[in-house]
Amino acid sequence: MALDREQQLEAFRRMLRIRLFEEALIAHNPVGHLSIGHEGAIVGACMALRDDDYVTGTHRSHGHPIGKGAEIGPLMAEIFGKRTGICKGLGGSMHLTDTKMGLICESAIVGGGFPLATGAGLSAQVRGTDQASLCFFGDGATNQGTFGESINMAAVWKLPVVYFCENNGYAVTTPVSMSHGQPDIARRADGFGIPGITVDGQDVEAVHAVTADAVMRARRGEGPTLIEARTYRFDEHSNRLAIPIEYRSQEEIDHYRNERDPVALYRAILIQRDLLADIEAIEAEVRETIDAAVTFAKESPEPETSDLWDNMYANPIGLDRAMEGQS
Ligand SMILES: Cc1ncc(C[n+]2csc(CCOP(=O)(O)OP(=O)(O)O)c2C)c(N)n1
Repeated sequence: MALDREQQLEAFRRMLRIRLFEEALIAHNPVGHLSIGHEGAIVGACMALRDDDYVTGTHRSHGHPIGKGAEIGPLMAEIFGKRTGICKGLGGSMHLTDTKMGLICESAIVGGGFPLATGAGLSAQVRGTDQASLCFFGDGATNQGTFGESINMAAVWKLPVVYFCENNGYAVTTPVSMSHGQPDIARRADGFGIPGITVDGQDVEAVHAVTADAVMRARRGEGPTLIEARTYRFDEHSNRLAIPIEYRSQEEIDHYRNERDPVALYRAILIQRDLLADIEAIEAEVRETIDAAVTFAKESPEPETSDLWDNMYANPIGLDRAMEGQS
């Protein structure tokens, strides 16, 4: 199922939003794990989903809500720790949630999204809807126990889940080749009797095509698919983190930045399709959106101390009383 003209432009808009959102974060210096370089994989996957489909994400967390179509201002405010943030400033970069857009959560726990996405798939199946659930995770997460436990259950019960690996080649500094008995991650699907597909994560349309097939398979009740999108993280493991060892070469980084940049590659393709005027309009619009989001975030108030107990399931220790007079 190919993207039509409007969807192609929307895909470009979302990829550019991720890129400029994170460049703004770099400029303003908060801590966080950046998705720059992963935009083709994230947006290609999200463009295959409906608003009511579920997504779980990871510590590399800003691209998923933007790819799924969440509002930009409250996302920026959340990362700035402000009360107008998408989680009222209490979640921060690694815990973005937007249930209106089906975004169950980002998880700071590597491998933490597998059971949650699987549970969301089970919920859709039990309720008899045709919703799908898509689980983003990194290559490092495939060595967590939750990977095998969740995929096996989804395979046995034919749950409508798409397990989507953003394989950027490294878990912090450890290359896939040094940490995986089977470094061809898509082949792990064989062990669960489900399809395993490898795709070029820098090619947004290729990612969309394979994810759309997997989502349709999920909606038809045929069970889960494992997709491995080969991508690359352009920046360090997280913003402002200095790693004192050379675990990847400058030549490799330059190759991806200069020749495998998913945003630049897709821009060139859309220009070949005669869409330059639309592209330029989107670029101006996205710049404005991001500038407005930064202003909104900066001018928003900090959370109050009293917000701490507003969002608890229970408060058995009387925390509000214990903290009285401390704000
Ligand atoms: C259970 C758990 N173990 C360790 C960590 C520390 N940690 C944070 S990110 C990360 C690497 C994850 O690598 P990968 O899954 O490939 O994702 P990437 O960072 O490459 O996007 C580790 C080990 C953690 N957050 N959770």
